Amino acid sequence: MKRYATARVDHLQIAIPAGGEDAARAFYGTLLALREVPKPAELAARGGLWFRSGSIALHLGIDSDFHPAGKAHVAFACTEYASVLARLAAAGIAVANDALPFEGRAHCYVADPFGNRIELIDDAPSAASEEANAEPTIVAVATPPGQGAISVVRVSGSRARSIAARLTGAVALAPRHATRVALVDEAGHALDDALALSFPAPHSATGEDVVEFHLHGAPVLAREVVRAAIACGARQAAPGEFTRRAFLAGKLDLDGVGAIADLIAAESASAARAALANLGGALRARIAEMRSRLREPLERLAASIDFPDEVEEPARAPLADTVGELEGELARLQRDGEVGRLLREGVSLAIVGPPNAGKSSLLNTLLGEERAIVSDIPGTTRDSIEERFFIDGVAVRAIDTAGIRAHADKLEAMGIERSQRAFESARILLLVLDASLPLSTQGEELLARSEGRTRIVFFNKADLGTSAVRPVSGLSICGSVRWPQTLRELRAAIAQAGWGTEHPDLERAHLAFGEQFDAVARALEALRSARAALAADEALDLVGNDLRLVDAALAHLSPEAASEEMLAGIFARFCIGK
Ligand SMILES: Nc1nc2c(ncn2[C@@H]2O[C@H](COP(=O)(O)OP(=O)(O)OP(=O)(O)O)[C@@H](O)[C@H]2O)c(=O)[nH]1
Ligand SMILES: [Mg+2]
Repeated sequence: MKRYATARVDHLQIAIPAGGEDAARAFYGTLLALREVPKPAELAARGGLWFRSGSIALHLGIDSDFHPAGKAHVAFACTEYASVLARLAAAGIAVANDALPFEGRAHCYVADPFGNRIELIDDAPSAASEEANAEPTIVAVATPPGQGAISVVRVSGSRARSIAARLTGAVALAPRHATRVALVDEAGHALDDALALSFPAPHSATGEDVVEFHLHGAPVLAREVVRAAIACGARQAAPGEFTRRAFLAGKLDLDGVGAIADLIAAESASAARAALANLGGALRARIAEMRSRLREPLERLAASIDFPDEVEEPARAPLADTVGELEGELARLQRDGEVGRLLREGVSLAIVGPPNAGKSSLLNTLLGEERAIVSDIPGTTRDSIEERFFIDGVAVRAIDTAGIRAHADKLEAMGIERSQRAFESARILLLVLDASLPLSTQGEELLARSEGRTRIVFFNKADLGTSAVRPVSGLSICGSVRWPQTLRELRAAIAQAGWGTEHPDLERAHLAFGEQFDAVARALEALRSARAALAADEALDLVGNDLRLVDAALAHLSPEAASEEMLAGIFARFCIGK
């Protein structure tokens, strides 16, 4: 790593006249609140004082031929600028304020008791960022691990700008502009020739002061910059912490947060598109629209109960219409949510059947690669193999299992046990049977056991004969894994069993979290009860109660209502730096 030949200020020296120690102590020590440190014994005899405060090392040296420095001066950055000025004023020291801010910060000039010029600069964190952030400043690498063209390190929090000042050698960063900087670590050692971007609060992704460093793409560099920022007072960000702060600052709603998590985790292009739809706040807009339709009837109902003589009850027919419409929309939201869930999580497909039926051959055909071992020895597959492939942009997690039969050795029996588990838990069963031979007892048994489940019965090896083929309930296919037509039919059947004929509409708003599904289910239940009350001509205040429940459930979908655990669960899905 490059080092500058001369890189860091070690200390500052200001001259004072002989015998000036006490006056200097009162000014520098008491008023400016610099901490005095003892001079080394061998130098103490010469008189003068030493101070140390933060990164400041100030030496006051006795000059027997003293002349005050009127132009040359030291500028101190004061984190408690206002109280320093107040102390100076109380001590009767004249403060010359400069109306022109210095890099956006207030500053002034004072003279020490000997006439030396001293500049003071306001280094207090900006009020906006202080308010938005009582939390520690965080830092993390924002780009994926590994070698890349650039890596980005992000710092967020009230100290982001002062940390940037330390790491850039106090280069002024114009807000939202890329500035080329020579990055140094906390000790002044050169790190990288980088770009720095400053986003002052509140106009940043997190609502706090944010500084980004765009470095050359070596992982070690990014780690070094993070380490240096931590040495300057930041702390390593937890997973999702940037997004969490953005959410708490109102920069993102909960759909947006979930959408980002999905987007990061999206394995297929269609899942990414679905995530983007919600990032635009599509869900929030739909919920707000539904609640606005409830507002008028709810107000009228309340008024008619409170002032029965003045306000008429709302008419029942339009009320029933509204209830019906909302029911329809929420049911659709629920369905779309299921599709979204499908896109995120994929569907599980267990390939089961008697030994030697061609299960592993089928997995390989579906994957388009020789993943599982295929042989004509029954009991080839011992352990379950899980692989994923995509149909219509939906991830299908296919599990090839050991052939199920009664008489098996110990190892095979363990494999068969796993097959049984996959059989129980998969969403879709793909039962593979050998079409060319009479159906075995195991085949009969599996056919009977899978009855009533979402299943596809595949009579394989039709190229060798079809003696086992017979009508079965549900989806069934007769063919061979060696025929392209059979593969097409199988893929269509998986889509049919997995998500039906309704093609996933990815751009529609959808529910993303379990809590949202629960809230919609509660709203639907209350709507059904309202519809029943209206149909039975019951008192309208009962309907009003139901509608208030609907409204409360919908309100639960808003970010304000999100519980702490719900948030924790969501943000834990992120990786560090997001
Ligand atoms: N002719 C023909 N042979 C097939 C077909 N499908 C699979 N085979 C053969 O049948 C034998 C068994 O295939 P596998 O895919 O290993 O069968 P499996 O169901 O995984 O068997 P186990 O792992 O032992 O349970 C292999 O020799 C395959 O080449 C087919 O459609 N036609
Ligand atoms: Mg096999």
